[in-house]
Order: sequence, then structure tokens, then C-alpha cells
Amino acid sequence: MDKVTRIGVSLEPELLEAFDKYLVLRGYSTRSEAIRDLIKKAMVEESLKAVDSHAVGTITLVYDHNLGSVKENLMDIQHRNHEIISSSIHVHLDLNKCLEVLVIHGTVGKARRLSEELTGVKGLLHSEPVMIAGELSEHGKKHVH
Ligand code: NI
Repeated sequence: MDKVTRIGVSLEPELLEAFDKYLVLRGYSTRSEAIRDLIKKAMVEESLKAVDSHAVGTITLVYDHNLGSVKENLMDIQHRNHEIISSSIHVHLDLNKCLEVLVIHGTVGKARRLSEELTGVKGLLHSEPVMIAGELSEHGKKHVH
């Protein structure tokens, strides 16, 4: 194992007993392993709560441009969210199918809402959001006006 720091955790006997039962139920071999997982889970939940934190990422869409009004609906949503869409790439895959990659730069909350709205468009064949939240985006943030 990589470098680790040992810490002491004080627990009431009842809580420790319940925790040990939890370990068995979840198949953990050590308390450390279970505590590590619980800490990680709590921190992921916390970071997802921060809707105002900054995010960069992409949303990849695949659709049939002849199908209903999918093209118009996607375009409409993109115009309404122009402030967080930095750029987009459109590739004509074949006679009917289009691939679009949107580059997103905004808050976690806005990026998530946009992704949900796009994913909800009827006739969309594929939608894949990739969001990176936190420190990684701080550098890029300085270059956006
Ligand atoms: Ni196209």
C-alpha cells in the first residue's frame, strides 16, 4: 500500500458493534477499508452538492437530423444556454446521423441542468456528459469573459 497515516477513531461500544456488523454485511475485511470508503462517499456527495462550483466538460450528442424536430429543439436549447457553451463541433456521420460535441464552461448546477434538458430531447440517439468539477477548471476560468 502507498504511504498512509494512521489515525485513531473513538467510538461508543454500541456504535462499534453496529459498525462491525455492517462490515460483515458489506464484505469488508478491515475497519480501515470500510472507513475509507465511507469517507470517500461522503466527500463525493459533498462535492456534488456544490452547484455553484465551477465545471468544465463536454456533452456529446448523436441524433438523426431528419427525425421530427430534434435538430430544432437541440439548437433552441443551445441558444438559450449560450453563456455556458463555449464551442461546439458538428460532424455529419452519414446521410442522417449527426454527432455534436458541446464544450461546457459554467457552474456545476447550470451544466447539469443543460445536460438534463438536452438528454430529455425526444429522438436523441445518444447523450454523454463528461463534467470535471473543482480545481481543474480554475485555470480555464481566467480565460473566459
Ligand atoms: Ni449533421
